[in-house]
Amino acid sequence: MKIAIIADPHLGTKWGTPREHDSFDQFGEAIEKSLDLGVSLIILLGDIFDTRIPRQEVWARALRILSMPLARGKNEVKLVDTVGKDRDEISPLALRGTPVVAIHGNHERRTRGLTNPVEALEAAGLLIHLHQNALVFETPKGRVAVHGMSNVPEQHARKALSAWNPKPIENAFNILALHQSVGKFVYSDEEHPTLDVEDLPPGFDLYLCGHIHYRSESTAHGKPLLFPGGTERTQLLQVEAETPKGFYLVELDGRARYRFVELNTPRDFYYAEMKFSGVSIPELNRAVREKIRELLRNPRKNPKKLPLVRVRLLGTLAKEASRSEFDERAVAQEFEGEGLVVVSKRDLVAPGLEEKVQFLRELKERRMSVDETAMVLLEENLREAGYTQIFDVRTLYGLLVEGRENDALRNVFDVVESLVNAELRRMPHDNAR
Ligand SMILES: [Mn+2]
Repeated sequence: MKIAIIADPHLGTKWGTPREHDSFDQFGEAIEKSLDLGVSLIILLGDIFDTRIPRQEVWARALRILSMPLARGKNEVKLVDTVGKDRDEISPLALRGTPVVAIHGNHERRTRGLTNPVEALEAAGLLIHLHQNALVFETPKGRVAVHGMSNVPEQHARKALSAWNPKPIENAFNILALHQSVGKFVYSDEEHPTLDVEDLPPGFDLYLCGHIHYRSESTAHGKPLLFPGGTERTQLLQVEAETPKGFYLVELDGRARYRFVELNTPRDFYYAEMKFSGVSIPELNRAVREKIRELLRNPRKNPKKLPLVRVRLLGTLAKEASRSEFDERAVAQEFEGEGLVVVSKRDLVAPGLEEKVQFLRELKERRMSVDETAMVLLEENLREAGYTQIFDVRTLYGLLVEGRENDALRNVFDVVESLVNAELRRMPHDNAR
C-alpha cells in the first residue's frame, strides 16, 4: 500500500513567461510517477493552483493532469467512513480510480460562501476536498484515515486547529494534513506562525504539511512530519537551488516507510549572491556578467530546458552612482539563449540611501501597523524638509484616517486664524515704525 504526498504545484504560475509550462510539466510528472510507482492514494497538500480564480487555459491543463488517477481505473482502497464530511459532497467518480484527497492552500482560499478551485475539482469528481474533516479508507494493509485542515490565515491557525481538535481513528493508520507555517518552518520571514510543532494534535502516525516550498523533514510527537516542498520553484531562494524538487512516497507495511522521489522535469537553478562596497556601474556590469557566465558553466541535470539563474546584489554603489543606471533587463536579454536570468538589485544601495533603507528596515522590525508606519514616515519626511511644526501632524493625520475631514479642516482653520490674528496684532506696531 503506497501513498504519494505532493505539495504546492502552483499550476498557472509564471503564465505568459518562458516558464509558463513548468508548473504543469512538474505536477504532471509527479502524478504520472506516483501512478507508475503503484500508489493507491494521492494526497495533495494545497496550492494546487497559483490563483483562486484560475484562467481557462490553466483549468484545461489542470483537469487533464488530474484525470490521470481516475483514468487508471484501478482502485485498491475503499472509502468506509467519513468524519465531519458530508458523503453527498463526494462524487462516486472520485472513488473509481486512484483516489486523490486534497486540502486547499492560501493561494486558493476564498471568502466563506464562495467556491474555491479545489472545491470545483471535487464537484467534478476529480478529488475529495478536506477542511477540518477526515476520510477513512479500507486498504489491503488495514485502515487508513486521512484528516485534513485546509489553509486558514496564519494568525488563526492555532485556534482553528484546536477548535477542530481532530482525534485519531482507532485501529487505523492516521495521517494529518495541513497547509500552514509551523514553528521554524515558515514560508517567509514576514510570516509569524501561531502554530508550533507541539501544537499539532498527538496520536497521529504521520504529519504532512504543504506551504513550505522546499523539502524538509522533522518530527512531531515522535512521528514523522514531512514537508515535500512545492513541485514548482516559486521563490527563487538559495534553499530552492540547493534542494531537489519532488514528492514523498509513503509505504505502509505494518509500519510506515517513506522516501523522497525526485522529479526530472524541473529546470536547473543556479543562485548566487554578490556583495559590493562602493562599486561603480561599469564595474558592476562587468562583475555581474562574469558571475552569470560562471554559473552557466555549472554541470546540467536537465539539458532540455534553459536553466534558471538568479544573482542577488548586495552592498553599496559608488558615491556618484545610482541604482537605476544598472540595467538588469539588458543583462537578462544578453543571456536569452543560454538561461532565464534574474538579477535582483533591490539590496544594492547608493551610500546616501543606505541610511534611509536602514530606517525603513527598523520600522519594519518594529512591526507597526500600516497607519503607524505611514505616520512615522510622514514625520521623518517633514523633519527632513525643515517643517516648523505649526500643525500637529499626528492629530491631523489621525482625523484624516478616521474620515473626519471636516474636523481636520477646522483644525487647520483654527491654526491659520490664530496665525492671522497674531500677525494683525503686530501690524499697527510695524506701521508705526
Ligand atoms: Mn504555496
